[in-house]
Amino acid sequence: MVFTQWVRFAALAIPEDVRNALGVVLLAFVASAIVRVVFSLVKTYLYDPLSIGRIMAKQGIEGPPFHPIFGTTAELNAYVKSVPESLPLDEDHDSMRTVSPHFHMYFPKFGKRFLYWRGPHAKLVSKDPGLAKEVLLSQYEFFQRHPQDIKMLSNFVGMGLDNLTGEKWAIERRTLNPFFYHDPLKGMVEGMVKGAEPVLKSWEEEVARAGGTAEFNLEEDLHTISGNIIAHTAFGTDHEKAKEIYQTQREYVNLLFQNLHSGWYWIPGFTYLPTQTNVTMARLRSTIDSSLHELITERRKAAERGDTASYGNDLLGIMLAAASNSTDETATEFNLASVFNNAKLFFFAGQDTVATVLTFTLLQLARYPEWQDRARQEVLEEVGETEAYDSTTLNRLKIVGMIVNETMRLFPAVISVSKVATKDMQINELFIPKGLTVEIPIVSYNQDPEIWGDDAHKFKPDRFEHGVSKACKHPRAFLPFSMGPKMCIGKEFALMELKLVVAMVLRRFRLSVSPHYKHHPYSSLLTRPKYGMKLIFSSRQASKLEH
Ligand code: HEM
Ligand SMILES: *[C@@H]1O[C@H](CO)[C@@H](O)[C@H](O)[C@H]1NC(C)=O
Ligand SMILES: *[C@@H]1O[C@H](CO)[C@@H](O)[C@H](O)[C@H]1NC(C)=O
Ligand SMILES: *[C@@H]1O[C@H](CO)[C@@H](O)[C@H](O)[C@H]1NC(C)=O
Ligand SMILES: CC(=O)N[C@H]1CO[C@H](CO)[C@@H](O)[C@@H]1O
Repeated sequence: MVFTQWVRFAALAIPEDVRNALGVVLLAFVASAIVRVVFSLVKTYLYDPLSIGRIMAKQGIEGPPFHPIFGTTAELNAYVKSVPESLPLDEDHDSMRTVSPHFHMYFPKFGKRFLYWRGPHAKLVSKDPGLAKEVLLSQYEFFQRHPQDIKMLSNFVGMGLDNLTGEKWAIERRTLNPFFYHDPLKGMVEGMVKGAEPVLKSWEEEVARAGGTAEFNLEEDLHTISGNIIAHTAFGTDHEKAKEIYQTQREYVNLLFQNLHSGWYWIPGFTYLPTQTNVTMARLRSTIDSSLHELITERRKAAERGDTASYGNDLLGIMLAAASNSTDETATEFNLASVFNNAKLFFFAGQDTVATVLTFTLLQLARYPEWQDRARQEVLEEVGETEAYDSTTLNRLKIVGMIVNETMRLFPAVISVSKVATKDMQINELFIPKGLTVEIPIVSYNQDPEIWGDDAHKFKPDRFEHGVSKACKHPRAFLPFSMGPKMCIGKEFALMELKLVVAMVLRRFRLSVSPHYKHHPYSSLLTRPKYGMKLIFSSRQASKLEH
């Protein structure tokens, strides 16, 4: 009150012409701020997309027309609506039809490459795996994740490894790498079994209660398995607390999916409005952050008080040790914030991905009984009836590995990776302007007859019998984990986990497809069955008795 009186008083003390002049200055200031905002909106949403479109058109690259703000979203959504709910479960797997409508629609229409629009972002897609090699390998320093993607993901994924570039990324990757290979990985089988066992046990009980055969809607349970496995391997003794955190994170991801699917997401400023979803998301996010913070702080304090001998030999322990290493430069770069961000990232990167691949692998086993039998026989031979799993026996599960790879080929968890050019570049005959996103169409390579032969749409695990390089005509066309320095750090971890869980399932159950299953794979961030994964499990004990 007093303050505003003073202002009024001071204003009256200023001569009128000076006051007018001040008013004009103020007005000019506000006007220029508005002009700047409008200018930057016009640049982002109109000028930049149009000029990139022109540059690409000059090089003969066509695509669907650009619509301000929404890009190609409306056209794609209309197509998605036109696809029937339930697709036939026949021999041919043309999953692109529903998983990546943009590849399905635009490759036939525009040829081997095209330009389309996600909101205002121009995306170049090419069938040529040679371009992927340049973007992900040879020139990877100049291609980064789009800031918009980072912003969307950083809210819950944390901005660990995945958002970093240059030296900082290299330090984090060096620090984390050892955990994901060789000896540490061997030690994780036990934690993986512990993570999976409770859900398998609950299935067994359910099947027994139902008299030997029961139908399951598996998707949620498989997420629980992969989440528990991360909780046990990465957070060791703290796995119970870690489980609560990832359950909250899953709720958050589901809301995010809903948001992304409504075109509203792309309206500038929309994500800042306090809508109901937004408010819930903010609440979930703060729960995740505070629980994780508590978990990390307690672990750190216990070790520093001397209650425990070390920070622990799980991933969290290794990260904390690196963060408190005062003897080298790593500690200053790999600090507690890195621990926090990477812990969130692992939950996201390591849980949904594996669950998704498991979901479709079990579907394929249920659909192809002859492969199910071969895989089970291999498991029984290698693992035996004692169920003593270790990394050596898991490595010997070759047929299971082939089935997993063939499933990832037809239903890759990640349908594409996108990287934006950070400078103007010439790649072979193609000019790539700064700001253009190159989208590597993993799922399209995977189903291209030129790369895999005429049976590209068939489920044929034996194509992987002599390794990936013999399975396809292009040495770098099979990219479920991407490639190059930024490829998935968890690849070996994931392959081991997948083999283990498949083995555990096959030892106990026979699988078949439920008549209630509606086949409709689709993708929002990751590939998922749109109407759940309904399979029938029969106890192997019971079926032995029948025979
Ligand atoms: C079948 C399961 C999985 C699939 C299909 C998958 C796929 C991918 C893909 C495509 C990328 C992007 C690479 C790029 O940007 O070029 C990636 C990155 C990453 N993944 Fe995975 N992933 C899986 C499992 C896991 C697991 C189990 C973990 C960890 C426990 C993990 C941790 C990461 C991390 C940390 C990155 C970022 C690496 C970096 O930027 O240096 N992933 N993954
Ligand atoms: C990503 O990392 C950069 C550089 O470390 C940082 O400036 C930026 O704020 C981060 N982005 C997000 C969304 O956290
Ligand atoms: C700490 O830094 C030293 C020197 O760089 C290194 O040899 C050691 O492995 C580091 N320890 C951890 C736990 O990262
Ligand atoms: C499956 O694919 C991965 C590459 O993603 C490869 O490392 C592995 O050797 C493959 N396994 C088989 C049996 O083909
Ligand atoms: C994703 C998100 O939480 N966005 C916004 C939701 O609304 C609040 C204001 O109520 C913003 O601060 C958030 O950024």
